[in-house]
Amino acid sequence: MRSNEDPQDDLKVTAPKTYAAGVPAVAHAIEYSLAQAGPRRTALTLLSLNQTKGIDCPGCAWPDPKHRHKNEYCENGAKHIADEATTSRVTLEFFAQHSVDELDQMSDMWLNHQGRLTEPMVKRPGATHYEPIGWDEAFGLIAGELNALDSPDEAMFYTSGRLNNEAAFLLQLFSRSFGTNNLPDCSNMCHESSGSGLGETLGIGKGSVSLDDIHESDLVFVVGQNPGTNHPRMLSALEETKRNGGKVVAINPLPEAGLLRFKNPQSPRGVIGKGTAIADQFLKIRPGGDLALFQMLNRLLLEAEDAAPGTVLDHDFIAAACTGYDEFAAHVRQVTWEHVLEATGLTRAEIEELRDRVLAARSVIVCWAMGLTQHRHGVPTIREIVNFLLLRGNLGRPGAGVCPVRGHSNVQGDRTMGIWERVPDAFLDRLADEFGFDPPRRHGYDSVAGVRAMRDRKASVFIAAAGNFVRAMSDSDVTEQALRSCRLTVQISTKLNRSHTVCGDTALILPTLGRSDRDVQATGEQFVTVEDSMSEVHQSRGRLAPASPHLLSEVAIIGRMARATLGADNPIPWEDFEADYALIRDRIARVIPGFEDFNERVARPGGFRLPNPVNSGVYPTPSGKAVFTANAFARIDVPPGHLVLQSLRSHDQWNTIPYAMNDRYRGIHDARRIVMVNPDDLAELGIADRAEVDLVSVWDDGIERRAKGFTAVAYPAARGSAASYYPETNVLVPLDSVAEISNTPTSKGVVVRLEPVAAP
Ligand SMILES: Nc1nc2c(c(=O)[nH]1)N[C@H]1C(S)=C(S)[C@@H](COP(=O)(O)OP(=O)(O)OC[C@H]3O[C@@H](n4cnc5c(=O)[nH]c(N)nc54)[C@H](O)[C@@H]3O)O[C@H]1N2
Ligand SMILES: Nc1nc2c(c(=O)[nH]1)N[C@H]1C(S)=C(S)[C@@H](COP(=O)(O)OP(=O)(O)OC[C@H]3O[C@@H](n4cnc5c(=O)[nH]c(N)nc54)[C@H](O)[C@@H]3O)O[C@H]1N2
Ligand code: SF4
Ligand SMILES: [Mo]
Repeated sequence: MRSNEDPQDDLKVTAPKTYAAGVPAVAHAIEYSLAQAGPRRTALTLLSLNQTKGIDCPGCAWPDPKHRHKNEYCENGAKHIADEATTSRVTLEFFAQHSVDELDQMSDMWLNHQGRLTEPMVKRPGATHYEPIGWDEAFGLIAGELNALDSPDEAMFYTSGRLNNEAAFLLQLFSRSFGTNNLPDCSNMCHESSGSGLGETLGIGKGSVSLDDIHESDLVFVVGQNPGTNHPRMLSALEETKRNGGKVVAINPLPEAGLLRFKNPQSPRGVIGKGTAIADQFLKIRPGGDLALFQMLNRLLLEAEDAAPGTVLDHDFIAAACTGYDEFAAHVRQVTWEHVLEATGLTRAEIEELRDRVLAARSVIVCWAMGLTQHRHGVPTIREIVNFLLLRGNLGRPGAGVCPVRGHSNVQGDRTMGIWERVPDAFLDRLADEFGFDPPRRHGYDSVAGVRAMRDRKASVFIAAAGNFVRAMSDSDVTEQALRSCRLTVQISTKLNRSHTVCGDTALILPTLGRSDRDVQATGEQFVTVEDSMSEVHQSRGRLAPASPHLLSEVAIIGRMARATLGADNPIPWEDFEADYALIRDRIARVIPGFEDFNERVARPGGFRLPNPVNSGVYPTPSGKAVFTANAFARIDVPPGHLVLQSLRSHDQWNTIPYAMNDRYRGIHDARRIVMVNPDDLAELGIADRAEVDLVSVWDDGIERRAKGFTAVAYPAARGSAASYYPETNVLVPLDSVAEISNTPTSKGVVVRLEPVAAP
């Protein structure tokens, strides 16, 4: 265990829950909110959360229903907003009292619990402490460092998906005006494989379905996703699917509570009744087995068509809208039962039952998240899911389509705004026309390439708009070294985190308004906009008095940084943008297709939905058609005596930030350094339940990566799998262990051995 982690002497394990939400969820939400924010702020935030004129939940990207309940939030949404609305403050005295080294010894949870950041701070080269700095001096310092670089490509601008559209648009405009496409973002570690797989096959890297489609679908797959914790209101949508007679299939190595049963705390049945069974079929798959499963499913559909020609496949759709069918079909017919059963750990009967469900369904949706994207073969898995949907024409019609369920509340919007190191030339052309400059065309660094560049001294200024890059990225030791080797690191943040203690020679903390804070500029009160997982764009308007009078909005910080760096004669009207965000939206409307009349349409209650060409039968691929692909069979090779570790979220955390030491639905209490393993695997490995073990990852660079001091917990997980929490296990993921094509760290596919720690 590292010195900066919370002690866990009191691990308690109870039986995993068999349902999600219900009354305990409401009680936990209110309890956490009251403790953090007090009654007044709790009332103000919770009552306006996800209402049409209120605050967009800063939690996940699940969309809001059309008919909103007056409590339109979930337990975890309430926790995320309370975490921001907290009344605790990190003051100047706090920074005078604690050196950077001392803060680095504190846990991630402790740092977060100190409260909201209140004033801009600087750590100067060689200094032991952060000290106050004026805003103008801070922007001057950044400008000096940026303009002293030999090349603009020695700087990079990271974004996390909390950033709103207006700030994101300005950040990419600044970066490109300065001269670089180095725009790594959290998407690189998250749904990049979805973007890659969908972009190649359908021409657009986004989901195609709406909430109504989920409600109306005959069959919804939930693959590699834990909605009970990470997208809780998705369970209300699935409940509606079930009410309408649809079925749900869950595919997961863990029997996640939310996939089993849901007690909707907003309905009387959910409060006093048994709730709704969610998964009609649960496939407890081996990690990384999904590509094999969908390939076999596709083979079985082809065979069903052979047996009853003209009844299974949508021949008209395939002929008119698709290419690559013959090669795909020839390839997938070669997939063998032997390989598939081994890769998936499932039985033939289970897979045949799944086929029959598919054959009985007129409309199918596949939803997925990190359980697919963070594997080495994440991109081919998503392409194979597209094959699966294309076969029966399950795209662009009601109740059917692709649904990558996004993480951060505006991660999809940030991409739409041009936060992308490889943005298409057409976007850059429009930017050039609108703003009269020549954006760089060289692709920039993504998150993995960015760490390599800092490590190799090819980049020395790291500026982050939101997030906690040092804890989010893989190979923690390498990433920490990379950041420490920078001349300057800048964090635009709401709360204290590890990226403030692991920093460059000079480090700046620029505190900013959060979603819940009222944002008043020269022309009056502003709102910002976000895009959810289903391409709905809407307003978010903060309600609370800002956490400190010294805070600037993200738009203001980015605009002032740009003006200081690019000089007062830069023609982009950064000051006007800061005074009136509607002017930014006017520019977005002219640069980004789908945002025509942005200001007018986003003023309507609920906003508007961006068009997805796939839903009008248009595929913006080079051929203009949807593309069937032949994907090489792949699985994770596991040497004897080893397991495949996935690093995931507990119920009480937001990404890199643990809120508490519990994972209620999985029955883990008061501990985070645990590893969940099937009891039969533990027996085979000769490790007792509750034994202390180190996790050691295996990679071909010969470096031993070790996470010390974990407790093994016998858990009904798929054979051959192990599960631990992130970010503690990021030390185990080698920087070079990435998904093919998307370059996403393989957070869910780390081959490890468990080394028992001898009792002292
Ligand atoms: N409360 C809360 N909500 C969140 C977040 C949070 O930290 N806390 N984070 C947000 C973000 S940024 C994101 S990206 C999303 C993440 O949402 P999820 O993807 O649900 O997040 P994880 O906790 O990583 O869970 C991964 C799930 O995939 C399963 N899985 C792992 N490997 C495999 C596999 O090989 N095959 C299959 N079929 N399943 C597998 C795991 O058992 C687990 O259920 O959540 C968002 N919402
Ligand atoms: N091993 C492993 N690693 C992973 C993952 C995994 O499953 N396993 N998941 C990956 C995924 S899916 C993601 S998305 C990344 C997440 O990576 P990030 O998005 O970088 O991390 P977060 O933990 O969400 O960042 C939290 C910090 O954001 C800041 N913040 C919060 N709200 C605001 C705001 O409104 N404005 C500003 N400016 N700052 C704000 C606060 O200071 C807070 O401390 O991690 C990735 N890393
Ligand atoms: S489901 Fe996601 S967006 Fe909705 S209230 Fe919960 S955390 Fe917030
Ligand atoms: Mo994410």
